[in-house]
Amino acid sequence: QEVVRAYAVTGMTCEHCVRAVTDELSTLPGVREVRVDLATGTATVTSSQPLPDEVVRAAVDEAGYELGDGG
Ligand code: 9UX
Repeated sequence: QEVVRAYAVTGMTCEHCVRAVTDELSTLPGVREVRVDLATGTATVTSSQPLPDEVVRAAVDEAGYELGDGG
């Protein structure tokens, strides 16, 4: 199974922010790919199983940012 989901991430303003979010989300169980787009503030996560919203939220928070609406 492959689950692809896009999340709105607020607060990212440079490529180091992108790196921090990418690295943190990449540590979550089952995650295969993370793509973060700075211009749109979107993190697209491909995983082998659905990720609970609270888990994704906690990871983004840990990186120092916040999930926006829809996540
Ligand atoms: Mo760049 Mo992002 O210097 O919080 S790391 S602004």
